[in-house]
Amino acid sequence: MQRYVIGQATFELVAGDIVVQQVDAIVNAANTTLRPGGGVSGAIHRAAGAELAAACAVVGACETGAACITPGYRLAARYVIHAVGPRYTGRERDAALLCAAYRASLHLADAHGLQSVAFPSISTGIFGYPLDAAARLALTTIAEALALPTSVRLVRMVLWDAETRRAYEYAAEKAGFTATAG
Ligand code: AR6
Repeated sequence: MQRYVIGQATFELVAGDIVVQQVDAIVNAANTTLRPGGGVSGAIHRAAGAELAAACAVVGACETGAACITPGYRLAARYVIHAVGPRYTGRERDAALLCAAYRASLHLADAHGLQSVAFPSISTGIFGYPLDAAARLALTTIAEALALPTSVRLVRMVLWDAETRRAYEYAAEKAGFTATAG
């Protein structure tokens, strides 16, 4: 595990499964329909139970680059923030949409007074976003959001595989994040 200090918050890179994280909210890498999918979305919906899909159906839809929030039901986390990252196209707009999905998630967390949020690596699985570029954008967007006034004191990126973990650790080093012990 790598731990960094950003403003008044702690930022962590950890290996593991986002479904079991004991935080106020876990972020789901969703699609615009908010229907359960594969990847991290499938895992979150399986663990939360059918009520999560029902709550998503009530919300209805979410645009790419936006996020919405539901209860976490059977999860340890009180809320699920459903963030819709872009499907990678290679166009310039992809980056702005990926940053917007992280920003919208942290904005929602702050609006609900949440202190701890766990993210997966949005868009780098089924949506095909190149890992190094996505890691760099995720970290800079999170750092920018944590530099503003916010209720959020802990952001944890929960990284499922070794390649993803290495990409985020490298991006943190390149971004000049300050590592702390622990
Ligand atoms: N915990 C943490 N990370 C995970 C887990 C887990 N349990 N399972 C997978 N990952 P993806 P996307 C990682 O494909 O690219 C869905 O069908 C995975 O290894 O879940 O944003 C949605 O409904 C990868 O590093 O999300 C959408 O249609 C990262 O999570 C679409 O896929 C994201 O991979 C979204 O695609």
